[in-house]
Amino acid sequence: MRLLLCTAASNSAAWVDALSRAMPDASIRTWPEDATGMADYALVWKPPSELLAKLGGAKAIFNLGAGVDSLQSMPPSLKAVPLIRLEDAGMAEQMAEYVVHAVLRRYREFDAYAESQHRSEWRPRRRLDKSAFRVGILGMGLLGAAVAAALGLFGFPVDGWSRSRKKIPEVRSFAGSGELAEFLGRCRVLVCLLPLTGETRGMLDRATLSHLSAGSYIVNVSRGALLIDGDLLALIDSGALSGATLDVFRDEPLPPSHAFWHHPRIVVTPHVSAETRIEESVDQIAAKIRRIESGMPVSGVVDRASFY
Ligand code: NDP
Ligand code: OXD
Repeated sequence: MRLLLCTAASNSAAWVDALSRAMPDASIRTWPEDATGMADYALVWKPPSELLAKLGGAKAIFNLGAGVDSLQSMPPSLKAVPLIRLEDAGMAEQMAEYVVHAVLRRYREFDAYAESQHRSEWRPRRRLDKSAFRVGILGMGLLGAAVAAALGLFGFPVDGWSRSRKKIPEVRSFAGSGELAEFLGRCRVLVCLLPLTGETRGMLDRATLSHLSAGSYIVNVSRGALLIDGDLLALIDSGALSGATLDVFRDEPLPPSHAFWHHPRIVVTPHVSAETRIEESVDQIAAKIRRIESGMPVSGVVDRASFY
């Protein structure tokens, strides 16, 4: 069996190592060293269109991440080739850590205490009411559900919004555009874990964010292009929103001149909330390849209409 890997040069050797251990009988090639594009299975992260154009004969393409937005413009010749994304593979726990940290930082007002410390000022603040500190999660898939469960352990009230209604203990589920405004109106913190699709691109604009209650806080950990940067900045500067923690950006790396870098109410991290773990991902991919080879169905196949 022939596997073709296209990933960042910096970690290509680690992927090849892990794949050779998990699938000792496979012949593992890397792009662009092997530029033929001949593969039973391609394993890719942000592949060039030149490679995609050659993958029409593959049995499946595995995306080495959870989000498949960078593959939205796949050529029509790949319509019949299943595109399979990573499902959790060690990312849910990392995402829960990151979001819980951001919510606790805001709820326990660590930034305000840092400012007090800067002024050598001993000033305990009245604790915020947790029962009124509702966290709303946009996107209740694998990662959104894990984040909801982690926040629940700290006693935060949690709502979720998705396309279809969910049944998750202790989480009120809102579904579809008709319920978005009500969902937003209840949140104090809005966490974005939606995939970037034709429907979600730019949806976090002034109109949407204006449904949030005064002083709400934003955590974006999905994709930067969901957010209209200028609208967020204007809402924070006017006091309508209290700030944001942002891990993902429209242009990455975030350009040095971008206003987010130095804004006193914005925390910036460089797309690190949940990294792809090579060992877990290879185990998941190898297990799926074994199932496909035995004619069995696999999960994580991207729907080509909704593209997530
Ligand atoms: P899933 O596909 O499991 O979940 C996506 C969720 O979004 C589902 O609940 C889905 O609803 C909902 N959704 C999709 N489209 C819409 C829409 N138009 N309206 C309302 N809800 C919608 O994805 P994951 O949880 O695995 O990952 C989510 C995203 O997180 C990824 O796409 C990626 O962009 C991002 N990510 C970021 C990382 C980082 O390091 N910053 C790391 C990993 C992922 P339904 O269930 O009803 O279909
Ligand atoms: C992903 C990511 O989608 O790393 O997996 O952003």
